[in-house]
Amino acid sequence: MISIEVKDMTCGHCASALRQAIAAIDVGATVKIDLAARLLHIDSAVADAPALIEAVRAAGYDPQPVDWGAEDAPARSGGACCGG
Ligand SMILES: [Cu+2]
Repeated sequence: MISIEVKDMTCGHCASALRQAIAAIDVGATVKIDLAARLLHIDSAVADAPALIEAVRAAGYDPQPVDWGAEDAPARSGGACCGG
């Protein structure tokens, strides 16, 4: 299970866009989305964490790895579908 924080995932459209982005690299992945916490939880037998992060980024969002010890990740205002 890989968890990714996506701060600019703000609505159901963002969630479905990210779901599709993950499916594009692993159609068999299990994706759980916690919109309130802005978290993606992904189980994939094919894609590793960097590939998933890259897929989220390619979809136009700003992913932050969770539980990777990245405590001082840079804060950014994103340009996602809802403008933040
Ligand atoms: Cu949205």
